[in-house]
Amino acid sequence: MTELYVFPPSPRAFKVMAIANHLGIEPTLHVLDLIKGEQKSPQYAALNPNMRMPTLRDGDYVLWESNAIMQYLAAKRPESRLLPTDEKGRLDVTRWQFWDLAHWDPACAVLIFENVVKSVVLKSGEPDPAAIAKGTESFHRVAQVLDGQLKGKTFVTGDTLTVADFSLGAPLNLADMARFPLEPYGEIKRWYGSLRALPAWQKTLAQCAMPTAAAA
Ligand SMILES: N[C@@H](CCC(=O)N[C@@H](CS)C(=O)NCC(=O)O)C(=O)O
Repeated sequence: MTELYVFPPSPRAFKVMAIANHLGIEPTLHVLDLIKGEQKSPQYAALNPNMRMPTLRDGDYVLWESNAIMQYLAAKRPESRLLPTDEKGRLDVTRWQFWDLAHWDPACAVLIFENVVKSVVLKSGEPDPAAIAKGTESFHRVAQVLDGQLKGKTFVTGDTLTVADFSLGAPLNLADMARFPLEPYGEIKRWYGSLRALPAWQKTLAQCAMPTAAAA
C-alpha cells in the first residue's frame, strides 16, 4: 500500500499528489495539519526526522523529500516517460529538480510566506517590505533562467512532460496570491497554462484547496 503524508495547501504536497494523480496511483492520504503542529508528533518524527512533509510510505519503505518521492512514483510507471530511462535524459530532469530545490523553490517560498502564509494561514501580520524586496529580486533572477530555458520547448526539458515540470510548476498555483512578478515571463505563463490544463493538475487543485481567510 502506498501512503502519502501531506499538508495539501503546500506546493510541496501538490507536486507529489499531482504526480500520483497523473500516473493513476491512488495513495492513501494522511493529512498533517502543519498549523496544529501534527508534523512534530513522535510517530511522524519517527518516519521523517525533519518533521516536515511530504513523506511517502510504501510497505516498509519510507521516503522523504518531495522531488525524490516524485521520481520514485514515476519509476513505477516507466511508460509514462515522466522520468526518462536513458541516463542523460534522466540527469537533465534531475538537474532541473535539483535547481528547483536550490533556487526556484526558495525564491518562490519567500513571496509565498510573506504574502500568503503570514496573512492567510498564520494570520501573524503584514508582509515585511524588506523580505518582499529581497524575495522579488530573487524571483526575477530565477524566473529569467526558467523563462529562457522554456523558449522553443513545450516543457522544461523538451517536448515531453516530466516530473521536473510538476516540481517547477507547483508554486505557480499560488502566483496571484503570492504576487509573483510574472509579467515579463511569457514563456513561464504559456507553459504553466499547459500544466494547469492537465486533468491531473485540475484534480489535484481541487484536492489541495488553499484555506481562505474565512476557512482558515
Ligand atoms: N525540501 C523539502 C521541504 C519540505 C518542507 O519544508 N515542508 C514544509 C511545508 S511546505 C513543512 O513541512 N514544514 C513544517 C514545519 O516547518 O514545521 C521537500 O521538498 O520535501
